[in-house]
Amino acid sequence: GQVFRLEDYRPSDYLIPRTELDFRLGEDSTRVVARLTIERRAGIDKPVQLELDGDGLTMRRIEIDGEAVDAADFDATPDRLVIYNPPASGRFTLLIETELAPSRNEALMGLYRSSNVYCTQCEAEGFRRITYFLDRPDILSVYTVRMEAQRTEAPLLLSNGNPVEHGDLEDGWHYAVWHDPFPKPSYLFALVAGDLGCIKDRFVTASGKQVELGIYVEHGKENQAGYAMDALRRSMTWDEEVFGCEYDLDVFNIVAVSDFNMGAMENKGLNIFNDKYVLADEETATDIDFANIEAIIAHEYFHNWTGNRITCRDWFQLCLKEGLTVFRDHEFSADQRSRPVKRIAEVRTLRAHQFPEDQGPLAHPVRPRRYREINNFYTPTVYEKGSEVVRMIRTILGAETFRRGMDLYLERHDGDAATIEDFLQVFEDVSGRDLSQFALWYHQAGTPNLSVTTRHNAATAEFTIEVEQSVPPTPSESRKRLMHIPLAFGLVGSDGKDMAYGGAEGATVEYGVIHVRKRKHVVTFSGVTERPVLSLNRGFSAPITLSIEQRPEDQIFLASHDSDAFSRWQAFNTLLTDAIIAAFRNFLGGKQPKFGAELTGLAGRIAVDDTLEHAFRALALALPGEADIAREIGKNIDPDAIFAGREALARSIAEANAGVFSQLYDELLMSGPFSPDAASAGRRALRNTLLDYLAILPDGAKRASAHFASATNMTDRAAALAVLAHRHAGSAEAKAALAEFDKRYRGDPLVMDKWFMIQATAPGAGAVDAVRALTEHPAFSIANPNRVRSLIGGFASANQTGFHRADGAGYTFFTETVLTVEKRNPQVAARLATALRSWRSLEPKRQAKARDALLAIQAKEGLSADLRDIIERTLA
Ligand code: DPP
Ligand code: ZN
Repeated sequence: GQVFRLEDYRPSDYLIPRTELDFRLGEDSTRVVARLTIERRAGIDKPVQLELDGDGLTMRRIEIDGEAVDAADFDATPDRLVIYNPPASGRFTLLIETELAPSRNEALMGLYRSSNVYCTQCEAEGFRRITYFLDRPDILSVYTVRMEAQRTEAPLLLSNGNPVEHGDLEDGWHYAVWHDPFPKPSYLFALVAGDLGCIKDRFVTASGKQVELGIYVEHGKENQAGYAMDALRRSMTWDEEVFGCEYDLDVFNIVAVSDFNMGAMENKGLNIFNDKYVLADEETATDIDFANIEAIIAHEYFHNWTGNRITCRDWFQLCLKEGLTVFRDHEFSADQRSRPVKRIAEVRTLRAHQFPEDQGPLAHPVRPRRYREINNFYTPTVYEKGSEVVRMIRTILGAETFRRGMDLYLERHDGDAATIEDFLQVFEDVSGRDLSQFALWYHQAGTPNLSVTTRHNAATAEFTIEVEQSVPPTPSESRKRLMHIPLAFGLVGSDGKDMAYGGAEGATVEYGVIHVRKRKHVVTFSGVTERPVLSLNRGFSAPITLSIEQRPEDQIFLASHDSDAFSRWQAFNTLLTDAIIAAFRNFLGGKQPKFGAELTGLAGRIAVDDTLEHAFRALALALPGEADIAREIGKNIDPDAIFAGREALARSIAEANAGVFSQLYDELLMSGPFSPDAASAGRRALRNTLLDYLAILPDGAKRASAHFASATNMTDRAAALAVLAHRHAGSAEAKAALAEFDKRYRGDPLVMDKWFMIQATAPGAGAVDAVRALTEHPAFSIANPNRVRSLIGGFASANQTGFHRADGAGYTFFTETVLTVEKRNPQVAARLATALRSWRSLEPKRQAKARDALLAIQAKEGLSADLRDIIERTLA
């Protein structure tokens, strides 16, 4: 396939200042008439041919300024329309009529049908599946959209912007017209037509503008949309207060659809959501679902400024809108919930998804320089690491200067299709700082490592930290440049408080941050009379790995006393990780592992420490995942030995704390009405974490079964089901609970996703056959992305022992399934296939089997560009 390169960017010869679209909607045949006002770009004085993008289009008519175009003057293929001799004036109206078949669109890009609703998805390049266009984000156009449909089939007709008019037509048809006054790129176009239920609300902006809010869902699900509406209102208020961003249209609509490739889409004034991120009540959604809904509603809403009002010049700049908007939604959730707990959760996600990407064959810079298929760059690196980079800018500049930079960005670039250089420039302008070295965070792939040693000299009262940076090589970047790494730190004294120091030499140290810029710094702090315990990378100030020799007693001290909650969690997590790795090595050497009483005792103390939030304690007690351990070990991975090591530690913690855990478990039971607020969710999280430990002990299945039976909400019910299915697989209790859950929720696909996922992630060799059998379950559908991600995605990315079964059966099943999914939906298939990205870290036998599986996919004829790109980069 073709490779697109950042350095090849050039502005388009033509602009499209106005776009009028007329849809006559039919499920097997939809007619689209596009009237495009086309202008040659200023400065281009000679006529040049006009080339528009298409993707699988059927053209029915073409006119320029009202006249049919001569067959010799254009060439239309499904994927391209060329007009050889556009009018010499350089300004004209181009009319194009295309015919689409929404009911046959299974790729879910462009115009398609989901549960009898017409909907669209245009990011990144779906608009070209609707009409020929300059389908690139720097072509900003003012859209007017007219839709016609049969009133019974589609009483609701929505598009971007504000409603203009609507009315009846003959034969039971009707129409509506929408106009969006804000010029926008084609990827933000959207249309929804169908028969949906809705809840409405109103919002008055800071300057007094009235906005009508609507959330549209399947009939009968209106009462599951209230939380999303509440989250939307809170997002609107927060963005005004924290970033000064006000909403700008008369209406803001959200539509939930059940077939959606992504989480949600920020189309101007008409967000379209995967229903998983809208619908929630206590009976069907877990606390994690509620938190995700809040975050994604906020994310898409925040795009209105960071993404829509200021968009991207080209797709290489994707992180300009995504990294920044993720940062904004993280801050929102931190303000709405608990800041330290949110931060820990973010870092866990970053490490679980972005680190393996950055450390494997799919590594790419936050701003990539080349791509073959842009759909494959909606990645944890662009989103999550992109957010971390924005966070570091704030750390370096301080919150106030950062806000001034954001104000300048929003003012200077409103209406622009901007670049990362534009973004960095505003922060240089407001701070007077040089961010050119810092900019490497956008340009250079790979997770930097800092290797750290310390020494204390009591005689001179000096404490010295030696820091050495390295960035491991990544594909096509073997030589790395030195980065600017802001490293937040504290010197913790024996009383648990941060020690004051006289001065620091060897690096710039300001506001509790060491600025690492050179290969090596020897930073000496004076006036440090007692040996401090070093707390480093507080709050995860930089997305790096640390190699630091720290005594276990220092880690235990930090886990108990660090004033930075994140570092406290980190210290305990490091202790747990080290213990599991030691156990893993024991198992490989044929020995039984042993765990120190300090560690298991500390687990008990954290559990009952009332100075800590429940949610924090739950996160601390959750053992590092098998994949996290594998990443720490790095190579020659045997997932079965990791599993055994992790289980041994879980058992040891459970046995050492049986009494404490059991008593606390009882105390945490809540009565009264359900509330999804963070404090209640934290309490449930801790209780369910304790259940997971207690289920290892005698009568564990009984206890989990009782928990399942007495649950009054989905959080507790799903947690108990997972404990039964994972710790007591095949037991009478597990079978009964699985059957009951299936019976009760068979008709609710989103709830059944949990049931699929829980079984897909049940550890052990049996998972392959279980998952294969579940593909035949009536609630499963290979055409629905949510079902596929739960069952197949859950198995491949969250079941280390099942997927990486030693005989390769997991890979064989996976390969077949990915190819089946690919026939309908290449985008979802390509995303699934990234589950194999860490194959080179496996032990040799599994590695060979994984490679065979990848080669088998690669050998297929007619592979989609999406899947081929992932497979070839993974194998390279
Ligand atoms: N732009 C969407 C989002 O991240 C994904 N396509 O919000
Ligand atoms: Zn986004």
